[in-house]
Amino acid sequence: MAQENNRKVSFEGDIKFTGIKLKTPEVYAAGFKAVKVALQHTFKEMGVSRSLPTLSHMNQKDGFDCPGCAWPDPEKPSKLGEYCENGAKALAEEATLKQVDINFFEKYSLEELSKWSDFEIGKSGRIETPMILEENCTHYKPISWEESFNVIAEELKKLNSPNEAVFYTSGRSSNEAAFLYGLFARAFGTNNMPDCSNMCHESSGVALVETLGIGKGSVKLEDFEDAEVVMVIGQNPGTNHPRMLSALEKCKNNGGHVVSINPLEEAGLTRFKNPQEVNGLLFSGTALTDIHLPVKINEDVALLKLIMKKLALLDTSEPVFDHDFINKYTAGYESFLAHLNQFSEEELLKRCGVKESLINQTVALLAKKKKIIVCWAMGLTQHKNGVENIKECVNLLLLKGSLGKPGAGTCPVRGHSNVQGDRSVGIMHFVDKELNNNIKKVFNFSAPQEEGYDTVKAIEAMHENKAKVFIALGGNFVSAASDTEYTANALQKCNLTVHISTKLNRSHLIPGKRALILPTLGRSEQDKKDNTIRFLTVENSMGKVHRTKGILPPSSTNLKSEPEIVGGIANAYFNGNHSVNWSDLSENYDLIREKMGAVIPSFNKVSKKSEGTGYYLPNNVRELDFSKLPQGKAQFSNCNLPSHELSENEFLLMSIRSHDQFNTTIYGLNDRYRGIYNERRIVMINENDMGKFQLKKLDKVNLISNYDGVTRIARQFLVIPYKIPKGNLAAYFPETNVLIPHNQFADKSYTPISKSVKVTIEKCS
Ligand SMILES: Nc1nc2c(c(=O)[nH]1)N[C@H]1C(S)=C(S)[C@@H](COP(=O)(O)OP(=O)(O)OC[C@H]3O[C@@H](n4cnc5c(=O)[nH]c(N)nc54)[C@H](O)[C@@H]3O)O[C@H]1N2
Ligand SMILES: Nc1nc2c(c(=O)[nH]1)N[C@H]1C(S)=C(S)[C@@H](COP(=O)(O)OP(=O)(O)OC[C@H]3O[C@@H](n4cnc5c(=O)[nH]c(N)nc54)[C@H](O)[C@@H]3O)O[C@H]1N2
Ligand SMILES: [Mo]
Repeated sequence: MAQENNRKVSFEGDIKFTGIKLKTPEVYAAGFKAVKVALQHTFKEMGVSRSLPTLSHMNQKDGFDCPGCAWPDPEKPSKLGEYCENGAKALAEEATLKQVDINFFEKYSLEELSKWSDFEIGKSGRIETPMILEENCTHYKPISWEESFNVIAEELKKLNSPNEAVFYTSGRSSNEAAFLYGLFARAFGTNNMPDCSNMCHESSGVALVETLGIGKGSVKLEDFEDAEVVMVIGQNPGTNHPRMLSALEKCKNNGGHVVSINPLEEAGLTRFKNPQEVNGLLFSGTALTDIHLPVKINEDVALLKLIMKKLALLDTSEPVFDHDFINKYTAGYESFLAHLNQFSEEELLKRCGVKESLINQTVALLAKKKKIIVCWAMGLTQHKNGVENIKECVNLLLLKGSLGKPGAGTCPVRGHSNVQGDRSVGIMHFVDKELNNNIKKVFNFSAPQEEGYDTVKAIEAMHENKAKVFIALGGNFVSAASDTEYTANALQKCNLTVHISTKLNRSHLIPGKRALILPTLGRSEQDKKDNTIRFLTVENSMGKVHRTKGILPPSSTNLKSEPEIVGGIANAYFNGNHSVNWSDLSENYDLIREKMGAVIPSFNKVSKKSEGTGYYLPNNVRELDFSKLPQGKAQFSNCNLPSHELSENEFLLMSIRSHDQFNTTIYGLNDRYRGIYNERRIVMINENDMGKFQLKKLDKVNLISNYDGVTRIARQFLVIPYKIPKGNLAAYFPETNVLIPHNQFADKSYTPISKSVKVTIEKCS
């Protein structure tokens, strides 16, 4: 129970089991089954007649961008549709016919709703109209748009300093909405702009800026066709980026190889039956992974070091490194080699837990190849040494000269569909001097010069009453952030919490003293003004900016677009007394784009350039231009091995996604590829460890973490024997977020340690 402001609301819902069924994990991804499941979800939520025409517009040039992941669209989309099973589920979730209306909020008190599971809360439907929860009240009540903007303005004006407000962003917003939101936060006077990427790819951003000079990846989609080796590290594309499997298939068909590094042998990486091709639907599909390296959780640095040590030894007899590239473009090679020499092969082998024969196969493959792509996601970023994990991947690419040429490069696979764009247009807690100078020139006000709060610091500030108004442009902060109870208490201490959302979620139920829910249009919906449908723009995982235009009629007539809402708040706050014309900007997206281009040069003329499949933003790595880095060179890094000091009975737990969820939105209860059905409160464990701790299949256990003398408990999980390295556990997020202390995060990036939480297991009595 979280009860900071006298409301007894539950931050995790009532804990109950839903009826587990186990099958053997699947050996291939997609195929007919994926098409079937996709259609089941859309038919059920959206109705049959709306489903197929809408799906056919997803990720098409004249259509809307998938509200799921950020994987790019090919130049020539498949005739069978350019969407995947989980994209269809994301659409079904947004375009559901169910509604959370005024009657719903009259019927259920906050306390009652908070007992529901995240799955039940999410399935209640789209929010129909703005709602307010007044101080000491138990139920949300309807409020007009105008009044809700005035409430926000009133609470913002009461603050002692602009730094008492926090402006959170989740990565679904468009470039236009995010630009306007960032502009308002700065005009208001704060850089307190935490965003979901703080919990996600921030480690990638930090590592890539320091080593290569840009916080984004360097590959383009076409590079997968040319790549000789694609390494997929700490990422589960079959579930989280299913359209990436088509790119891997192309690589394989052109004679390339795929190496996967993951504690789990994820089905999606084993074999792929492409649902967009007849061969995939009818025949056995394509085997994807050539070599699977089942690394222990957070031992990727040890494994990569061992691979590079063995390559370095080969290099002494015949060149396997690209010495011309190293000489011309890099700094720190000698020091890197000397550092690598300090580690013994035996120690590295023992730590990573992978069979030496598999490592030798990988070394033999890499030795002969020059065009290598390294892809990664949360399996690398969400550890204490998240930044160094990624730097070690960069080291490998530098040794092989695998940057700035076709078929090679870095590929951090982004999460939310526009998380990268949001950052490009100014959502960040740190200070960008050039951006601030340009804001001064274009809008004639001075943006604040002091670094703001990221996610971790925002939670602490709310806890300490240093931040009192929390506004969220999308997302589900309480369930996404770590240390759920602490975060819930932090939000409840605020004077006002505001959520601009499409669907009901737990954060709406853990309110400040007052709370607002402002319902907004989803990606798939028409954003109409004067009878024309407006378009917005987004940036995909590979730095390409393109348009997105909804096609469905909005789920309610009382929704506003995100730019309209942000503009509405700004207008109410400034009331005409500001150098920016907020009301013009909120109505006219072309004007936002014009100003965005004036402030951020790479977005100049975005209205025109974003047509069709869009345009690439500049990327110095593609040009091999490292002039902004020390000595004008790409940087080798000396990374150390992480240390966990586990005691005899402690495990490392990774909190991962099931096949039926998008972050905190739970689509369903099945993790089909892993063979786990109808239950989320499960923990995957190695059979040897089950023997060691006298655990039986489906035993009920509590997971317990203990950091700095504080005990945190995630209750009631069913034990599932699984092919996972000894000493490692896997369970789903967000249920396990209660275990992760708010002050345990990656060095430099502050990304919570969601993939390496030290826990013990206790049998429930
Ligand atoms: N359908 C769907 N799509 C999504 C999302 C979703 O929830 N659902 N979320 C979106 C978002 S925001 C993001 S950030 C991405 C997330 O995409 P992923 O990063 O693929 O998501 P996770 O489930 O967190 O998976 C992490 C993978 O890393 C592995 N792993 C964990 N720890 C380690 C480790 O120490 N070393 C290595 N080598 N591997 C490890 C796990 O076994 C798992 O396969 O997906 C995006 N797309
Ligand atoms: N333990 C653990 N914790 C994690 C992770 C993990 O792997 N393990 N992953 C982390 C990662 S990678 C991320 S990115 C964060 C995600 O953190 P968030 O982005 O905050 O969370 P989401 O669940 O994606 O947010 C879902 C909500 O967004 C709203 N929404 C959906 N579409 C729209 C839209 O178009 N506009 C608006 N305004 N609102 C919309 C809906 O109301 C929905 O309930 O969680 C992080 N937390
Ligand atoms: Mo993410």
